[in-house]
Amino acid sequence: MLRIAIQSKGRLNEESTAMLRELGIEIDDSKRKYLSNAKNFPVEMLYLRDDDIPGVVASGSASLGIVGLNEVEEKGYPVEVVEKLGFGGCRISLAIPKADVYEGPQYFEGKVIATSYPKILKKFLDENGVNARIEVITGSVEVTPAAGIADAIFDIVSSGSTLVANNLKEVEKVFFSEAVLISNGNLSDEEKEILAEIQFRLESARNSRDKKYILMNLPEASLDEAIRILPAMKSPTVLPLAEKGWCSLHSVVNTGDLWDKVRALKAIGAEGILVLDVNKIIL
Ligand code: PRT
Ligand code: ZN
Repeated sequence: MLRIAIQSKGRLNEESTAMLRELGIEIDDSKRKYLSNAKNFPVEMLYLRDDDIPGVVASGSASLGIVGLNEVEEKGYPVEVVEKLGFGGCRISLAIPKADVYEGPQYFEGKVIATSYPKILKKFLDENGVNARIEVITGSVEVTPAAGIADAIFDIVSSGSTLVANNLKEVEKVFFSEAVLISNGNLSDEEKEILAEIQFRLESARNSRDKKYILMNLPEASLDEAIRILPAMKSPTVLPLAEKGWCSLHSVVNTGDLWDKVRALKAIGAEGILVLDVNKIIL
C-alpha cells in the first residue's frame, strides 16, 4: 500500500483524480473523506490543502504527492519530482499598475510587493540586486495595489484576465509551473514497485495522447505505397478481405499528420477509412 496526497478541492483536484482514473486507478470520491482507498490498486488517497502536500511527502506521512511545482519550489522541502504531469500549467509573474512605465527589475527598488510566494520572489530580487519589501498575503493578492497595500504583486497568472480586470500588467515571468508527481526519497521496496507501475502507466497514456488508430480498405496493388505512407511501430497490419485484390490495412499515426496521410491514402485508392482514438500504447 502506498499513500498519495492530492489537493482536496481547488484547481488541481479534478485533474489529479482524472489522471489517476486514466491510469486505471479508481478512486471513490463520491463520499470523499480525509483518506480513501483506491478500489483496484494498492494506493490510498490523502486529501489536503495544496500548501501542505510538499511537507507531508517530505516527512513520509504520504509517499507520493500531486501538487504544483510552484508549491514545491516555495516550500523548499527535500522531495523528488518524479514526473511532470502536463496539467495545471501557470507562471508566477511580477505585475504592476497598467499606467506605470517599466524598464527593468530596478523598477521594484524600494517598492512593496504583495505575494503568497515570498521565497521565490526573494530569490528573483536578490539575483537582480533589488531591495524591495515583501508583503506576504495568502489570498486575493491582485487587489492589493488598488487597496493601497502594495505597489506591485507577484502572483500566479494563467490567462492573464485577472491582471487585466485589476488594471495591472505582467512585466516579469519569473517561474513556470505545472502539476508534478513528487516522492520522498525513502520508499520501501513495495512502494518503489507501486511507483514503477504508476510511471509505466503514465508513459503508456502519454504515448497514446497524440496518436490515432487508422484502418482502411486498400487495393493490394497499392500496398507497398501505403506502407511507405504509414510507417507504424513495427509495420502496419495487413488483413485479407473477402473481395479478391483488396486488403484491410491498420496502423497508428500522429494526430498532426492525420489529414496529410488520409489525403495520400485516398489518392492511392484507399476506401472506408476509419480513424479511432487510442487509449493506451504499451511498448
Ligand atoms: O485550498 P488550497 O490551498 O488547496 O488551494 P489554493 O487556493 O492555494 O490553490 P488553487 O486551487 O487556486 O491552485 C492550486 C494550484 O493550481 C496552484 O498552486 C498552481 O500550481 C495551479 N494553478 C494553475 C493556478 C492557476 N493555474 C491560476 N490561474 N493557481 C491559481 N490560479 C489563480 C491565480 O492565483 C489568480 O488569482 O488564478 C488567477 C489568475 O488566473 P488568470 O487565468 O486570470 O491569469
Ligand atoms: Zn493553497
